[in-house]
Parts: sequence; structure tokens; C-alpha cells
Amino acid sequence: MNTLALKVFAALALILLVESVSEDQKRYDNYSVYKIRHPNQLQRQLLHKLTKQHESFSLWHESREEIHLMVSPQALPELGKYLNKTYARSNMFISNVQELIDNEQALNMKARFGPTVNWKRYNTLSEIEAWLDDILIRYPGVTEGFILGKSFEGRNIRGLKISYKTGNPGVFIESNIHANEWITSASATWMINQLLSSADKQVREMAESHDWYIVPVLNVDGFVYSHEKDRLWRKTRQPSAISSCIGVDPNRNYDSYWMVNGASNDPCEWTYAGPHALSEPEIKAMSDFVSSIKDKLNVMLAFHSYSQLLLSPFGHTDEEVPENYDDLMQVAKAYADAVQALPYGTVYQYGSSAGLLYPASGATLDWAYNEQYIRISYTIEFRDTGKFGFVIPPAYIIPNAEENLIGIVALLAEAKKLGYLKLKY
Ligand code: 0X9
Ligand code: ZN
Repeated sequence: MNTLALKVFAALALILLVESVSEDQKRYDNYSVYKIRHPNQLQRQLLHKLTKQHESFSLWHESREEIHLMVSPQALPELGKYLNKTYARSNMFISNVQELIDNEQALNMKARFGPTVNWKRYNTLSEIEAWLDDILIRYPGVTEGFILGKSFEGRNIRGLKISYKTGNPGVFIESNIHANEWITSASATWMINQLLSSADKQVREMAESHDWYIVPVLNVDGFVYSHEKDRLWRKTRQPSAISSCIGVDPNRNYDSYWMVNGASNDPCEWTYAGPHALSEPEIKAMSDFVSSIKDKLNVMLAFHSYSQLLLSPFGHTDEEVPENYDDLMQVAKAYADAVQALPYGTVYQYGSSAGLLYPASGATLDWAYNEQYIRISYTIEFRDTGKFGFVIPPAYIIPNAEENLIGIVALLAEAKKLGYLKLKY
């Protein structure tokens, strides 16, 4: 074959590959995302009513300052009516969600011919697992694989323990509990690599003086579904007995103030808490595993995206704060300052989950704090603040992971200073 024929053949093969992947995937053609700034009580209430139409509207983000709302093209006139009626201040920041998804997929296809995990594209679950196997072979003395349990669809939920010596304080990292937050597992795997191979003095020191338990993808079924069928899928994949809508928000399913606040009993909603606490096998598995080693755990970090926030307990109420709230804020400040001091200059806000973001109960950080006595417990909402949202291009993986690793160095140093990293019993 001559070179031209070869090029044509390669191009055709790529097109076929892209098409076979995108075949029967949910499409978001001309879905747009709007920012509504400083919504008042009435604007918020009416907006929540709108979002009951699940096919047309979905809430990407909600805080005191801003709401991000994805709208189908068919529902644009209705959004227009809402904006006129309520005088809400808004602007569109994504005009076509499908375009972002297509760009991401094209990049994934192009980079697929390189090494499997190089953080230049988003990896699938099987690629992440193959990479974990390789890590276990390359670092036999200090790594150990563990299995949390099985997902609803029967997949193993895998984790990696890194330990350089005995008697270290324990740090647990839970990542990709929300299926569509791909930057979380991409960053967690990058951090694993750094903990094992970085030559940076402060990273080495941190890596070797803690025991790490890292679960890069907790919601494995949802993650696979988000790769194969619907890029924006958030929940688990367990069907409901009372509705045709599938899945539970796993970050409302922990057994701590379950369904008390900011959680829905409607299986069609993004924040559906499930029929009962721990109804999701993934959360039951996590709960059993963490309970079994809670005496060794001093820190819990739950990776999410997006909004650039470091959130502390409580999430179930904004009417009280934990007894060590001042310490939690001091540790959070150390993290945010360290992140901002890097050349990227990324700004993270910090505060209690319910105060800074919104009340929501049954989430990992609260359960770890309230039920497992892990006194340093946070949710980290990674980049960005509303340019790409969940579909953040892979070029941001390394900057995001880099700054968060340095943030965690500072976070742990401050927690140590305050006496939180001593052996618990
Ligand atoms: O709502 C969530 O579960 C988290 N945000 S996300 O956009 N990644 O879904 C935030 C959880 C923080 N906890 C509370 N607000 N309670
Ligand atoms: Zn999340």
C-alpha cells in the first residue's frame, strides 16, 4: 500500500472507531448551560420547579452565589419565560454540550495509540485497572491491592494501599463516587503515580509518612455507563422498585442523617438518596471496609468536581458546626493558600458544606466524621468554576492533580501541627 492509501485507510479506521464508540450514546446536541447569578429565594424556588422536568433541565451546580442549569434546546423558550418573569441575572457559558463531549472523545481516540495511562486523555475503567495491575507489579514492597466489594452489576471495586512503614497515620481517598466527574479518577491515578515515583522532597516525605488507601473509581458501574452510554451519568446503576428511573446518588446513600436534608426521594432526580441508607452495594462495601480500618484512619478526602471548593462537615445542617470547626478551617486555609501560591494561582474557597454549598446529608465526608470518628474529613470539588464543568478537557488533568497534591501536602502538615495525625488509640 502506498502512503496516501495508508493514510486514507487509517482515517477511515479512526472514523469507524469513533462511530462504533458513539453508537447509541445519549446525545446532548445544542444543550446549553446557563449561569444564574445571585438567585433570590423566589428565583431559586421557581427554578427548582422547572428542574422537575428531568429530560429538559438539569442542575449542574448550585451554591449561594450561582446556579448552573443545563437546558435542552426544546426547553429554551420555557427558560426564556422563567428569566423574563423572575428578572434573574443569567448568561450562557456552554452553547453546545455535545461539542465538548465530541472534542473529548476525538482526543481520546487520537491519544489511544500512545501509552495507556499518560493523563493526556480520560481512561476507561479497564485501562485504569490494567494500570493498577502494573503498579502492583512495579512497586511490590510498598503497594497492596484491595477489593472493597462488588458493585450492583458485579464489578470489583478496587483500591490501592501504599505504605512505606508501619505506624503511619492513615489517609483514605475516595474518588469518582459521581460517575460523570472524570477528572477525579484521572487526578487520583496521577497522585498515586507521584506518591510512588516523585523525587520532590516534600511529596516523598508525605508519601512515606502516611498510609494511603486510595479508591480511584468507587462508582464503577456508573463510570462505565458514563463512558459507554451517557457522558453525564452521575448515579449508580441499580434499578428502582417504584420507578423506571435508574440509580441512586451514592453521595446521599451513606448512613448518616440519611434523607434528612438536601436529598430527594424521587428516583428520577440526581440527588435521589435511595430506598434506604446503604441500599447501594458500592456504599455498603465502602462503609464496611472503612469501618473495619477506622482506627487506622485520621483523614478522609472525597474527590468531586466541579467548583474549586474544600468543604468540611457538616453537610446535614448549617445550623451547627463540628466541635473542631476552627481547626478544620485552619487546615483548609493551609490547603487553599498552598494551591493558590503555585504558578497556576488557582483559587479554592473553603467552608462547611452546608454553609458554602448547600445542605445535603448522607455524603461521605459527614459519614466519616460523624460515624467513623475521622476528625479531618473533607470533600474537594476540583476544577473548574464553570467554563467546562463536568466535561473539562483532559489538558486540565495534570494541572488539577498537581495543585491538589501540593494542597494535600499542606493540609496534612497543618493537621499534623494540630495533633490530628497521631495514632488514634
Ligand atoms: O452534591 C454533592 O454530592 C457534592 N457536589 S457535586 O457537585 N460533586 O455533586 C457536594 C457534597 C458536599 N456535601 C454537602 N453539601 N453536604
Ligand atoms: Zn460529585
